[in-house]
This record gives sequence, C-alpha cells and structure tokens, in this order.
Amino acid sequence: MVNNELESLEKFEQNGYLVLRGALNQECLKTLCTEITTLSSTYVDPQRRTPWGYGNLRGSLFQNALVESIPIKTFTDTLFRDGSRVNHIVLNSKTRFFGPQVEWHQEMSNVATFAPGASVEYDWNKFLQVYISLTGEDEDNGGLRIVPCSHELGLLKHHDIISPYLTHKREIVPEQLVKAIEKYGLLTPSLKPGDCLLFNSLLIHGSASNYSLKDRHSLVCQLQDSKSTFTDKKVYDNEIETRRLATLNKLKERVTQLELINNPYQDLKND
Ligand SMILES: O=C(O)CCC(=O)C(=O)O
Repeated sequence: MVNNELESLEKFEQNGYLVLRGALNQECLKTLCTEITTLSSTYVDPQRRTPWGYGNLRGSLFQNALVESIPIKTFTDTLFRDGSRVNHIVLNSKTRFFGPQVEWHQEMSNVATFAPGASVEYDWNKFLQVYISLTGEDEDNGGLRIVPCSHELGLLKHHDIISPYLTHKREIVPEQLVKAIEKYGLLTPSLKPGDCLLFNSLLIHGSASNYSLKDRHSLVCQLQDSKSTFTDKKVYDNEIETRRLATLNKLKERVTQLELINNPYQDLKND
C-alpha cells in the first residue's frame, strides 16, 4: 500500500467519510447524463408525479462507471482486501423547485432490508456507502449533509416515519440527532459533477429539499465486502412485513383522525 492510500484510509476511518474529487471524468458524466434521459422512473412523487428513483441500476452503464472509476477502485481495494461487490446502485433525482428532503439516518438502521442476518455490532465495516454527484450539489440544491465522526456513536435510536413518497423510513430520534450535531457539527460537502463522497455505514446523513433552480442527480451505491453474504430469509420476510405494516398503520392513523374531525381547517376560520 502506498502512502497516499494509507493516508486516505486513515482519514476515512477517523472522520467516517472521504471526498474523492473527479471520480468520474467529463466524458463519463456526459454519457450518464444522456442515459438518464432514456430512463423511466419507477419511483415518483405521489402528488406531483416528478421522478425520484429508477430501480436498482445494477448491470447498467451507471454500474460500469462506478466500478471503472480509478479513484473509487483504488480506495475500495484498500478498504476491502478481498474485493467488493455492488449491493445496490440507485439514482436519486431531486428535481428543482420540488425535490423533497431525505430523513436523517444511518444506513445500518435498515440492515435487515439490504443484508438480512448481518449484525450491526460486528458487520458494520463490511459495507461502504458511495455517493456520486452527477450534477453538482451544495446546501442550496439539497446536497447530502453529514455529521462527521458520528460513526463513533454506533447505531442510534431510530423511529418509524413516512417519507414524502409515502414509504416507510427510519429516522434518528430528534434528541439523539441534536446531541450528535452539537458534539460533531454538520457538514454539507460541496460536490462538483463527478465528485464522490464515501462514507461509513454508521455515519449520520440526510438532506434538505431542493427549492433551487438546479436539478440534483446523484448515484447512491452500496458496496459490500465480497467475502460476506447475508441472506437470512426469515429476517428479510419479517423486515418487509414490519415496514409494510408501519406504513399502513401511519396512514390509517391519519385516516382515522380525519374521520373524527369535521373541520381540519378550524385554525384558519375567520369568525
Ligand atoms: O439522496 C440523498 O440525499 C440521500 C441518499 C441517502 O442517503 C440514501 O438514500 O440513503
């Protein structure tokens, strides 16, 4: 291992993240941005029909771009000595004016979905989050925000919420989030198109809505140490049912409220 690689690894281990500038070159970005225009969205905003996701893009040009990036490969070969594989690669399109926020979370809170049977305590280091900006981002257009070093805290308490897309999500409970940010601060790395943010599966992250004039497209990928496999069917089935019921119960709660209240706009009534 050469000095540079060792330094990057140390920085990553200490801070819980690392920014790789220019992980994708201009030519590659051009190809991917053209490819985006050919994709049909599988995951849309239920009210505005604006796109958000396009399914798991494994085996596509997007995956080729990820695995062929020399800066990313150099780092991942250092982190995962026995190699790694792509678990998922999704494209998040946070459209200008409307793209909504993403809840504060740690990836390991959803481990039973992406690696059923893995343990938070022993397996957190078998995963790496790879976030690649395709259009450039910062605080203004809902860029990804992180809490540096927060991986040191282990898995925090999350509660069930419903996302703006009406899907189940796990969000860090407010008291624990505030404490973590008071301790470590908050960072919104300014990423140019092609820059990549690598982060620990226990790092706190989230993002604000995009009320700017600029779309925000990013690739959200997860790599896993190639020697590990987590496919416990019982854990997976239970997780999916838990998440499905959590969504249903939250939605039902709202329906019940509306059935009991005659006028939900009472506060705005002008007597
Ligand atoms: O796109 C974002 O802002 C957040 C992505 C992310 O963290 C996730 O999908 O887990």
